[in-house]
Amino acid sequence: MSKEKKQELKKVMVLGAGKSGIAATNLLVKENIKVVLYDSNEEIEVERLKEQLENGDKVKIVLGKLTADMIKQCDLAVISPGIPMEEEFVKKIQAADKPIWSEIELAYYFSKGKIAAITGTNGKTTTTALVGEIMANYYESTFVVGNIGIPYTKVAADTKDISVITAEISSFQLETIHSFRPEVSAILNITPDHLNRHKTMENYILTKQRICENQSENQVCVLNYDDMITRKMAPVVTPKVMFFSRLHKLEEGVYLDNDAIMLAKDKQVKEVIKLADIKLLGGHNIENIMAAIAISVSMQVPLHFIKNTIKEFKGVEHRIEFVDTIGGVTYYNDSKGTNPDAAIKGIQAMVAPTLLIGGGYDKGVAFDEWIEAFDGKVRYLVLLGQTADLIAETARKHGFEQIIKVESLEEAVATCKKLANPGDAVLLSPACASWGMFDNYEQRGDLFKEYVRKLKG
Ligand code: UMA
Repeated sequence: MSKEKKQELKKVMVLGAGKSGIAATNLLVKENIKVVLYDSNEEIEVERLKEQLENGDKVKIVLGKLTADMIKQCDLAVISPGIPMEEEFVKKIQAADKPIWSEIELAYYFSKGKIAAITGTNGKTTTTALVGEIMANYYESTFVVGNIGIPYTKVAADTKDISVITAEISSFQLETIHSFRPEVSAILNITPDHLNRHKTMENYILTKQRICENQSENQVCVLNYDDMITRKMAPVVTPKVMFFSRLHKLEEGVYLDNDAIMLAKDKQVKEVIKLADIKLLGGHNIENIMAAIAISVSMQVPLHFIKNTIKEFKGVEHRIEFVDTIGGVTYYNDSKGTNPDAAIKGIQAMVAPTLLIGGGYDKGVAFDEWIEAFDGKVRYLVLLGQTADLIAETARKHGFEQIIKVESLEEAVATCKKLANPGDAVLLSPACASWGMFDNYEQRGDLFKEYVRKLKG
């Protein structure tokens, strides 16, 4: 289906009653389309769910089991990102030959304006937030949406032809796009993540690459030259490629040259910003900033708007976020370190001896490289969650023995307080998703900050 065939949607089934499902339902109701909102969790309180719907009485809510008859009555299913395609009810919908759209695809179908869409294993939230601010400082009507926490369907009806939408897009959301076509796409980097869902690294890479599958030759895909996986995509993708690189001087693209970030475009080289003018720390953030520059330039934003916004940008919550210094011990919240690669960036940013809190939901990835990145800096590893034993076993294999297992995040914070010396750092950087113990990484990070502040008494 394409944007031109709007009238075909009469009855739509929305799968998942979380943030995405609720926003998708509200959008469909606004568009006068009948909605069945389905969630496999039977314990959801219908009344509470209805309170979150803008026109709850118009929506048929189905919990638990989905019947063949219900599926037959719908033209289309809109799937929330957290639902794997191999779920029994999803297979039934596929077998009934009903199209399945990502929540992103639905939003795209109803929205207007131009999109800058950003994916990658790490850095996408920071890059999206920065690009969103750059767009807001230059364009009149702008939105920041997607995996960052604001469902795209929530704002789709408010977009206009002149709108600019900056979207953080996860691999889960890309699995079921069909005609989603951003003006500028970006794939920041790819390292192992979500392998329990995508099964193989190859599938994961191909899913990420889908972000540019509908782009034309006149549109742009921003890729990381330093990441061999994304570098190799350049010859196979349709849109024009704009590279960014921290390690190589590029003939075309955005790159680091000693103390400044440069832009080489149309045979001209211009300095964009000096490193000394940037507030964010760490090499990974330089990459995020370079990607944001490449995206913004490709979205036609003049360089001085880009530079001025970067100068003011302080980063995002839950990403190596300073919480407080209590009794000479500094606490950092890196709850967004939801995979080993992101957590490596977290520990690399520490300069003091560190008590590291890790562990959580098991996504089927290995922890060896994370442990190797400790680099003598970690005094204690405090572990919780489903992966605690596996991480402990991996750490011992690498000769690291200072391991403490705890049952809760609150206990982890209390344990660190007891063991830390003045001058130490305590870092929550779990290398795992929060699911199972918390609703999401934001809740985990917020609770961590709450427990830390309680230490003050
Ligand atoms: N559900 C079912 N059946 C299932 C699985 C789930 O019915 O088999 C239901 C659950 O009972 C629940 C609902 O689906 O009621 C939850 O849907 P969801 O998991 O898609 O969560 P949302 O609240 O819609 O949030 C999603 C993203 N979550 C995931 O991708 C897991 C959020 O990304 C995103 O911010 C939000 O949409 C808005 O776009 C979070 C995330 O962890 C931050 N993303 C991953 C990451 O960054 O690594 C990809």
